[in-house]
Amino acid sequence: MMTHRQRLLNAVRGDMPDHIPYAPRIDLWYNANSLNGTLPQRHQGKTRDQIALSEGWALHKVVADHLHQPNPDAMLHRALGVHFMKEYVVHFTFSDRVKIEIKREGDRTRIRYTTAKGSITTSTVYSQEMRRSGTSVPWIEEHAAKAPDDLKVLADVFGNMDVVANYEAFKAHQAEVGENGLPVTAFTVAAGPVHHIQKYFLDATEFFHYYRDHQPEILYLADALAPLYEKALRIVAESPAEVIQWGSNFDDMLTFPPMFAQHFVPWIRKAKEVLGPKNIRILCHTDGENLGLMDLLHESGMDVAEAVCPAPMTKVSIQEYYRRWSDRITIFGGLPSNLLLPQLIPEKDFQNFMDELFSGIGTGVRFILGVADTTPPDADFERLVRIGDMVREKGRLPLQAGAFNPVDTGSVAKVLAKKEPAAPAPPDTRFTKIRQAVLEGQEQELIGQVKELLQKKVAPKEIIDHGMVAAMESLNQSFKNGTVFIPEVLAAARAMNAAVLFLEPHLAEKDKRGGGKILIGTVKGDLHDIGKNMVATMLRGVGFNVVDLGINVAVDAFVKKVAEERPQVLALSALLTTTMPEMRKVIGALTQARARETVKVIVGGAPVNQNFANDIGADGYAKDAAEAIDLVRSVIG
Ligand code: B1M
Repeated sequence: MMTHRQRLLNAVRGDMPDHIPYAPRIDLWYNANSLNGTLPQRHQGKTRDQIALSEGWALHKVVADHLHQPNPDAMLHRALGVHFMKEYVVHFTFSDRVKIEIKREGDRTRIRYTTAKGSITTSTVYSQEMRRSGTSVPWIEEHAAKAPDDLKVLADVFGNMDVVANYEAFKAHQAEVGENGLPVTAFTVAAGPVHHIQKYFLDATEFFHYYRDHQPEILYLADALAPLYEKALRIVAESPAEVIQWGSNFDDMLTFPPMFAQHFVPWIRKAKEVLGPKNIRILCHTDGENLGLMDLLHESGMDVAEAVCPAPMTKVSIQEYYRRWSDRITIFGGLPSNLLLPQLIPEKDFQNFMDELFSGIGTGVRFILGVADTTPPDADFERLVRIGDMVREKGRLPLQAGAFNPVDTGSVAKVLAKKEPAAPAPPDTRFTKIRQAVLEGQEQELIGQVKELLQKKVAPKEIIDHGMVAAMESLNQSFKNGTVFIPEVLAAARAMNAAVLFLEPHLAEKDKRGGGKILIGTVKGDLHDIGKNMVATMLRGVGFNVVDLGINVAVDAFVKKVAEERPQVLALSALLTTTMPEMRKVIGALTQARARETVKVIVGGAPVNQNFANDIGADGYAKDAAEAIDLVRSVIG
């Protein structure tokens, strides 16, 4: 019988293990439940690893154990993507030429980095509330780049840095894990310099504007990071590691295909080229929507895709993943975290999912069963245990099932060659240039065109509806079809936003923004804001007056703001199943404050659906930003 380590290594290398390896990730669940005293009775007082081993599971050793690091400052420079983890075989070193000033204020750490080129500041937060929800990583509250010039300072900070080997600590970590798991190392968790910039230096939404408007500065900074990434690869190549994480949070909207093809794939290939001959495998944490990235990843040389989150949480079924990937890529994941929540997935569906999973993964080679992204704090732990039992009963390899069909090659070239389709012919040629300016996100050009039409006495409302909104709608359609990507949509909405502001004094009273005020925010405990920002920008773009309350907004704050701002609509966003219940609380609190009748409450976010919206008494649900516009229009009539 193989050990956990042998089984995992076989799966990673494409050899046949004796059994499907099962390595559920339980850090978030464990951190929250041990701190809140709610671990299952039989596991009280145990460590996370003791629990996994006593259940017979392999240890999930992909992500560093942020809470147990010998270096108390291991996460101090998180906002730069510089971590001093015992699990990382490469560490950064700062030079004396960079002055570092650190200020700790309660849960907040502020840092100023000064070089000959200037200063940048960052702020990270790690609060008790975050600990209780299981989070182990500080949140970047203030990103290093707040203006294009900051990118030059960052280039100087990194231009003055070096990387060194950290083999000894990693060897000790390997020895500690022993035969119970397969330790994965990392350097950063980005797939190369541009991804590093996206993940750490800029606010998640702001990145897309920079990517479009400040490419030269982005690429200049990427060039400063590149030698460190190159050297890191050479250090990894000589290290005792067997697998390295190279990229995380892949998602076809965020790490959209053209950027992925142009800036990620070459670095994945480079990693493969340097590490492959040393028998070191590369792994990515791909917990988002992968449909648009599947072929690119297949061709990139990536060995393992970890945290693979299939339908029903995303668009791709586990069968499809296996069919399209398993000739080259080991799939590590397959259990969407919602599967562990009986309130969302009833017992019958849970059983069906598991039956289909076992029959949909071919021979079972190149497959490691795990939870994507991680086990939620409120998971039904017994479901995890039962899955372990199923693996023991049915998971002997080779499984007796279907085979895969290799996918087309040439995807990178196809994505890079893909052109935006021409906009459909406008119904009214007076607005052709307006539409074009919106589609291209050209703010100044758009305002210039608006001025011309105003001089020709075209009604402002007509300019908005037949020019700008019509263009935005066609752009949304292209976004849905995957021919236009997030930076273009955000730039178009931003340009529209500016043009609508410009037009406001010319609009009839009834058509002004004041005619529709929307309050929007991400609920308490939830730090996801990319989708919420898109919704806010698009609503602004079509002329609504949007007040954005940001993220992690408490129930009381929503109620207070509704009283102050008197919006027609309150839009709530939640990305976590654990924070969805906050939406019900907001509606309850509004009712108690006798404010429910004054405002329509609409909800959205990946785990939310129409049933949930009905159940909590919301006035509507929108699946995406385009639907949110229609929904707002329909609820305020
Ligand atoms: Co998070 N994360 N994350 N994450 N993350 C998800 C949501 C997850 C589904 C990943 C997975 O399991 N596969 C999972 C939740 C699972 C669950 O709850 N069952 C998850 C997890 C577990 C976590 C952490 C707990 C991870 C950890 O610590 N191990 C942690 C929690 C932090 C916290 O909030 N307390 C965490 C952290 C993060 C990052 C910080 C790394 C980053 C967020 C960065 C940021 O937002 N500034 C992140 C990301 C990027 C994701 C994924 C990969 C992508 C989310 C995203 O931005 N999508 C996500 C995977 C996924 O969703 N499949 C995942 C693009 C965006 C445009 O789409 O947000 O859906 P979306 O918005 C859409 C619609 O939903 C809708 O319109 C938008 C535009 O079309 N919409 C609305 C959104 N809000 C609306 C409001 C409306 C209407 C429509 O009002 C009416």
